[in-house]
Amino acid sequence: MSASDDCLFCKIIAGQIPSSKVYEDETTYAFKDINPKAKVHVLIVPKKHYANVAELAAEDPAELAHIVSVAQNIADESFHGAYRLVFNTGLDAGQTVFHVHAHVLTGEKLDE
Ligand code: DGP
Repeated sequence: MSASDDCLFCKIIAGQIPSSKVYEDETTYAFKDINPKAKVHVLIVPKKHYANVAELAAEDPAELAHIVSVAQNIADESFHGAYRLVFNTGLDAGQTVFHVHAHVLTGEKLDE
């Protein structure tokens, strides 16, 4: 079974489940979080399936750096380049979808 058979975000990337697209290129997809925790709350994912950020960093560090630059661009357009970037990693840290995703929180002043 390939990752996309049972992975929610693989299905979103493939267009099998609708999402509100913010950005897309050859390797990367960004879409609005269904349950926003800030005025602008975007999820950025690599199109290739990795379970978490540690796996992505080990196997494709250039894609991880690219995700950071996509986050920066979203924040530049939304809130003068200020943003919070979160990778929940592991069940006990609140990761619920095991396809690595960066949460970009921006668009307003964030609580400390
Ligand atoms: P995490 O808890 O770090 O694994 O974050 C998963 C996020 O994914 C959570 O903030 C809600 C979001 N999410 C879950 N299902 C969907 C969906 O079907 N569509 C969208 N746009 N976001 C989703």
